[in-house]
Amino acid sequence: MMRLTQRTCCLAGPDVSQPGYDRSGLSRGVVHLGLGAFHRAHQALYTEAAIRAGDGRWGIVGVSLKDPRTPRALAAQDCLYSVTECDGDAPVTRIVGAVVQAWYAPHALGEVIGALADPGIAVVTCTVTEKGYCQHPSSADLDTDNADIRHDLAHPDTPRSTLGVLAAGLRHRPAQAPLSIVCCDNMPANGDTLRKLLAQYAALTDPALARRVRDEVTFPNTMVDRIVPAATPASLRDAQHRLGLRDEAAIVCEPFTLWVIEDSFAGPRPAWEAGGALMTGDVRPFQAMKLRLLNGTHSAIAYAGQLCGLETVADAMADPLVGALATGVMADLRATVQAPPGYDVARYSEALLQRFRNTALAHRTAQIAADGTQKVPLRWLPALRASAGAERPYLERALAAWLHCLRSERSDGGQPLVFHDPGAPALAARLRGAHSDPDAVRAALAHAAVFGSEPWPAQLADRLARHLAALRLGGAAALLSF
Ligand code: CS2
Repeated sequence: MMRLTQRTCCLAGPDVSQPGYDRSGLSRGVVHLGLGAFHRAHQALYTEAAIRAGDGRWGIVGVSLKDPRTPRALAAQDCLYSVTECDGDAPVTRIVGAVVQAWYAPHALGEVIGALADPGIAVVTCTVTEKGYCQHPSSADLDTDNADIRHDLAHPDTPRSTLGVLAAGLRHRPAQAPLSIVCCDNMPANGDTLRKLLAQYAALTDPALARRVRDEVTFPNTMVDRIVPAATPASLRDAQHRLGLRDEAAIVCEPFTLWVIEDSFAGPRPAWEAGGALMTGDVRPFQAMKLRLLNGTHSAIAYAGQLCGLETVADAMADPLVGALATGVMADLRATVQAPPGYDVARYSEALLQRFRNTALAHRTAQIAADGTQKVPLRWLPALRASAGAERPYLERALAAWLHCLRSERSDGGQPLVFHDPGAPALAARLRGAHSDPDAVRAALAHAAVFGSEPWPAQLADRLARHLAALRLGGAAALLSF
């Protein structure tokens, strides 16, 4: 089958929408770091809407820092790819034209740094995952022991990390060219956090650059929301079928999308409102709501789902025990969330449970279970802290399920469970070194890199120990039978 390219895209079926503008007239306006599926199905579509509305300044230079596969696939397709939105009704497929360059940073470092230094680029967006910012888990400051940071401090002109690449670009950028760096990862105060870490990194080599980062570059906080599973062979086959063309970068995602952005830009930016983005003065309540309700419930579904051998979020939602846990965790978390002004949190959470039931998406529980030591402290622990010992029955069971996964490394059916999470071995070793369930809970809660250094209420520890015992003796069924 023919490959999707600029020349062949017109051969796609009549129900596939085309970019609909002259791509040869686009200039480069945005650099994006972290060219995974999420960016391409989220921010890139808002930029596509701004371009379609008539502003051709915003072609995206996409950069992958760690994985060559997407840049390779896009480069063979003139950077075109398709996005199919699906939730059981008729799927809607479009071809996206906003990405104009796709680079794998280790192979194109000079070009990447050159693009970041180019005054024509006014906006940088990033989706590099929580751990991509090299934040020390306990201190929340820059982790100067991180191998990539150590490398970049020693070799600032050939950086590997997000912070190193940004700093190298800024060093070459004319001082008067305004820049806004927009963090789009699932962290509270994501823009403020990136500013702090980049300034700390810069301060170690170049105090003038650190001042620029603090005083001149802006870092709008954002809340991003769309469920975009990693592609699977089956999703690529479906896309090929719909397009009538081979698309190695095809994405299947849900129809829902939301982007709330703090309105603090240093210079021009794409009119993302054309794609429905909400500009606001304060993103924090939106971030807390989304991180807890969506991501928090997602993580609960992921660990309980993994224990029960349930491969996707939709399978887990259809399971009576795990489905009930998801509803309960959502309610527990909702009790700790303040509604963003004028926003209907009840509607958002009801819609979320529906979104999780979307059987058209193969959203793997193993994918969400990755990097728990980065995610749990943002998604669950603030709600448990805010509860000050008051019982959150479902959320606490979810936490026990995660600890049990780390301790046993087996599902209830005996399948090996290995989550990709560089921070997990240290916590798992504490759990496995304990002689009893209460001891295991004590050892885990004392792991400051995940649980912080403030003591946790004794009642919470007791309940967690009981849950671990239930899991050890009777698996998820024992844990979740109330
Ligand atoms: C998920 C998120 O993988 C995960 O941890 O919880 O990627 C989630 O799908 C998105 O944040 C939805 O907006």
